[in-house]
Amino acid sequence: MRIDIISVVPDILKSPFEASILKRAIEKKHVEVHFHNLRDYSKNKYKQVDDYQYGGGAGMVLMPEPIDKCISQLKAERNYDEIVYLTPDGETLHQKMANSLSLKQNLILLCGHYKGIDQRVREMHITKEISIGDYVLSGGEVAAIVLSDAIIRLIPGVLNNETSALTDSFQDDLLAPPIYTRPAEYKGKKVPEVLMSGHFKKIEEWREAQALKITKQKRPDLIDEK
Ligand code: 6GU
Repeated sequence: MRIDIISVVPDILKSPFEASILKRAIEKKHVEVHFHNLRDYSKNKYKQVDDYQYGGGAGMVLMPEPIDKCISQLKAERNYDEIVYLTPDGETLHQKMANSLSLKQNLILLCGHYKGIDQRVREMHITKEISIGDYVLSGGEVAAIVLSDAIIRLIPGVLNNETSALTDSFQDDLLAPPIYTRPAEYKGKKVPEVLMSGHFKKIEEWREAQALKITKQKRPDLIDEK
């Protein structure tokens, strides 16, 4: 997979890809992540990328030209499966969306900033609009990191034990069951007996029952939706 991330502040995007699972995914060549600074596509001598909005109102708008130039240049180099605009008025990110995006070859992630981007460039290039929740961030950069992380960890081979993504919370619309590691007793609190029984089928049944119980308690909406 290849992900191209376009932003006015690409520097804040980089460090999450330089540690842990995302770093290893890049080293093992499961994914390439390229960063593009919108200012590099400004033809203005001050590298201007934003301007006042027509009709008045608070907040600056990202100008169409630098975005169009950057995306057009990328599109001329390869075919993109989706051109995603990260925006609070997009569709709220959920696990199924991450699952489906993890199967794509080439993605562009465009980070909004200030009030957002000019509507015309949105209509011209954007194929999918994603929000990461009902609250407002100062820019789409953090959302692009969240989306990239959710996608990249699902690419086959990225996680050591490939079944581990399948047992995540949300993969079957259930939250994950409780997990334990050594010691078997900690400050008087014991690990549930069944987990140490070695009885695989009973362990699975216990985990399913726990997942259902926890989901009913914490997120009944996930069950009601079905
Ligand atoms: Cl994608 N962008 C911004 N600016 N705020 C958000 C968001 C995105 N998703 C939730 N809040």
